[in-house]
Amino acid sequence: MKTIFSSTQLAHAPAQEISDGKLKPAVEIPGRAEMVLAALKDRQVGDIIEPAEFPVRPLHRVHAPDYVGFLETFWDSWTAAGRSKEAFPFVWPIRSLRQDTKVEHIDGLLGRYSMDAGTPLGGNTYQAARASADTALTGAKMLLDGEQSAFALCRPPGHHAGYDFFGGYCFFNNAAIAAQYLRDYGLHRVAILDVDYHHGNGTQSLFYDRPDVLFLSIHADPKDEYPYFLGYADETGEHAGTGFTRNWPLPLGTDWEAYTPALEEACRWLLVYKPEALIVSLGLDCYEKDPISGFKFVSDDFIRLGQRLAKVGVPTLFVMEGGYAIDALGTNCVNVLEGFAG
Ligand code: SP5
Ligand code: ZN
Repeated sequence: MKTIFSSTQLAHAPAQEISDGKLKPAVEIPGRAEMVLAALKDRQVGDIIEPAEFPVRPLHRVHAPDYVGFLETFWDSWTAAGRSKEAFPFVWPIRSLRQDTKVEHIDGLLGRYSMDAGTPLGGNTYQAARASADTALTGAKMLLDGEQSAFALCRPPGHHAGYDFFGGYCFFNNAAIAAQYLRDYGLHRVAILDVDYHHGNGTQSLFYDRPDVLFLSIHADPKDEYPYFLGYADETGEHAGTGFTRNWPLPLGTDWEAYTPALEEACRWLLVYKPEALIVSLGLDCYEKDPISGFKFVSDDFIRLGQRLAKVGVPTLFVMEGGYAIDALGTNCVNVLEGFAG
């Protein structure tokens, strides 16, 4: 299986993040991609190729143009305001505040276009996020050109980012952009299976009213875990998309054995839906030693995950999402890909 990756994706290198009431060292760091690259080379998974540079158009198919523009110009505005360190939002237009004001202040804009304070924005974030989206788009194009599988080594990740907001370490929704690209260039039915530990709220919200992109997600129960406000079992789509979203929220402490029934059900949905392509939002944060997560996968379970996904028998694009246990990240990621390749 070929991997797509650009070193431009390393340029987003946050120093700190806000979590548990503290400023802590950031966990979504360039070393994640470097660990995966090292494992891919070591285990000779296949060629590692550069993404093509796509125009902004496929991003605008998923994200609001003003949101993309905000990210593009953010650092200039931020530094013009006299700030020099990475940015965190701290105020949001929640219920009772005005939704109809066109804020111009950079602190207002940060709140307008974000969902949390845990996602630092730096001087190279836009370039890196664009490259990450290009990596996913290149993978999508490879499926259209007849590849049976590909691995988009996306970073920064994407599945928490929505139409006009960033959050959860995500800026552009790489998997959603790839899915929409597949739809725009000839496929009729695309499925996204999100196996990141966290619910893929951005992806779900982008396709919630559509039957042409099936969204399936297995994740930690949002009553106990980020993103708290989406990912419950009663969310099954709306309007024309009714029945085309499925969620399997699982308790903290879930191990492979407890995970399997949900995975089997998700695979049955794929069987019924018969997608022309499958996009796997591949988080590796179900791992037992993940520093911010609460599931109990061991490294071999990721082989089993890859093997099970291969049995679905559909052209598959793996799009990397989360996973923060740096030392094991390469092993766990390549385990999925090797399990899939057989
Ligand atoms: C792509 C992805 O996996 N994003 C995850 C975003 C999670 N952000 C919230 C982090 C909260 C960390 N809480 C840690 C509790 C353990 N001490
Ligand atoms: Zn995650």
